[in-house]
Amino acid sequence: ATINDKILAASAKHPQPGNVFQYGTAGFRMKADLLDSVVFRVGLLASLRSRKFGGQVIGVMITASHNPPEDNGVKLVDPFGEMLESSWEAYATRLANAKTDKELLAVYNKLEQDLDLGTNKTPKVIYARDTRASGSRLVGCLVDALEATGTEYTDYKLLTTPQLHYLVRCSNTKGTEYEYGDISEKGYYEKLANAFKLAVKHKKPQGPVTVDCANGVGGPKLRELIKYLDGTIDIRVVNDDVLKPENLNVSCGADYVKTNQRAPPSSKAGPLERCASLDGDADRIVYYFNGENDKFVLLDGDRIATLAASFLGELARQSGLAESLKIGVVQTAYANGAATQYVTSNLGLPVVCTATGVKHLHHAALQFDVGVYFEANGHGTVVFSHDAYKAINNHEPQSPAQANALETLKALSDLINQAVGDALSDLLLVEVILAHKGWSVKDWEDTYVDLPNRLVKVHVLLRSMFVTTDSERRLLEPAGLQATIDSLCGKYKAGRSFARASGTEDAVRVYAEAATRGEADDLAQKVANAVS
Ligand code: 16G
Ligand code: ZN
Repeated sequence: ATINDKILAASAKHPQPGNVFQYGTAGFRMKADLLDSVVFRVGLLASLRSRKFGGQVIGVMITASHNPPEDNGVKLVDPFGEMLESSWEAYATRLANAKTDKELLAVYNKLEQDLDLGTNKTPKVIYARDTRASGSRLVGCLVDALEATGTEYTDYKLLTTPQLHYLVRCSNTKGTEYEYGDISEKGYYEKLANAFKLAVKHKKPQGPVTVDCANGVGGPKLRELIKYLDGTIDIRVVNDDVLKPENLNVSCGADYVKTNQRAPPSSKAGPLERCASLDGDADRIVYYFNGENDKFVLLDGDRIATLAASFLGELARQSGLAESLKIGVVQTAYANGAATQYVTSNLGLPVVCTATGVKHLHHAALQFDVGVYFEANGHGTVVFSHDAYKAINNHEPQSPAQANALETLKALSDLINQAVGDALSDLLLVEVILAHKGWSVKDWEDTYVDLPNRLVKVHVLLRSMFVTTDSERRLLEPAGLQATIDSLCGKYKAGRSFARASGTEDAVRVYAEAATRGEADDLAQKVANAVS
């Protein structure tokens, strides 16, 4: 049979359920029982994407991150370990929405023609999944597409999302000057653990860090990583029950902690104990602790970014590289105004604001030699440019102090996942920095005072009516609404607010911050009223 016949036959096993799908900021994501045809079709696109790159390896990750256990999702990983290039999201959407097998084949053949696929190298795909019960069935749908299209594939079974990104990058850079690491899960642990040990040196982290793994894939993977760390750090793993998939993300995990502004109810942490939570696929992390009078203190993505930027800035200066490394921070509109202020005024570093979604931040961060990017919700990493790697590796230190700082900087450039935000790598990064600075979580909190803020969700008739500009900070439409928001903000000290349509839910989100709790709540409510 021809490939076309095979696609038709395989597609018949995975009929389109009649829904309308869209490849969004986090790929396709919804109730798992709607996803069979979607995953099959993503398999077709992955194969095309690999052909487009002359047979380079493309990744497919089956996960729904922090969503409830009955959901699932799928996203593609580009050759350099980055998220799928935006222009291809539309092709994914087109394939997913073809109503019949024949229509699907027509869309597929048209893409084959239009995409100028060049050589006839065998396409290659690698894939993995999180711990959801539906994962293995969806893998079956994916494999049907890979078989039908004659695509070579490797099943990496259970992995965190960033581990798959790592493997894709390693696969495609092997033997080049961009070589990234050994193409195996073990290679990932070895790379992180070795870099961590080099970076902390004799500065052993003080006390334990308790890590809530959202009962997801991060649990077993963190336990594995710990084996490679040789006791250099005391990591206590909690919420790592993956045998009961119905517990995934339930009353625990980074999204629970960030949204509810509280520790998981199961937490037994005492005052000032260092805690962190991962999300369901371990690409996101937040820290927190119980402060004075049992006050919950969240150290979110903004805090991780400011901590990392401050330390990298110091290392660049101490190693004699301050002139050659342009360090910058990338945030979204959700970043607390106090964090932005701290970076520009205290650290003296530039800040860039982008639209929500990792791909936007990542892209902007690549404009710096050392680009620190984090969303407040804990997605993020630090990217080093090719020039930065060269500068770091070729620099001749002029003193023992320079040599020391340079060694740490080098180790961090290996510790930090360059492909995508990685909760396990970010965890070790924070631990290195706190150990070096000799800081407790309280010291970390004391670097600046967050402006009180409030996030509200507003249900509207048609969220597509809300058109933003200026990295989602201002509304172009509906006409007149921005002027109303501006005048509301003007009435509050340090008042700032914006409204944007959610990319993942049918709602408009309103963010507001101001000098006091009462004013922030009030401003949020008034803007929400204006929006609805
Ligand atoms: C997606 C994004 C996340 C962003 C969130 C915003 C990735 C991998 N994930 O989950 O970064 O914060 O969307 O959701 O890019 P919203 O549009 O509903 O506010
Ligand atoms: Zn995630």
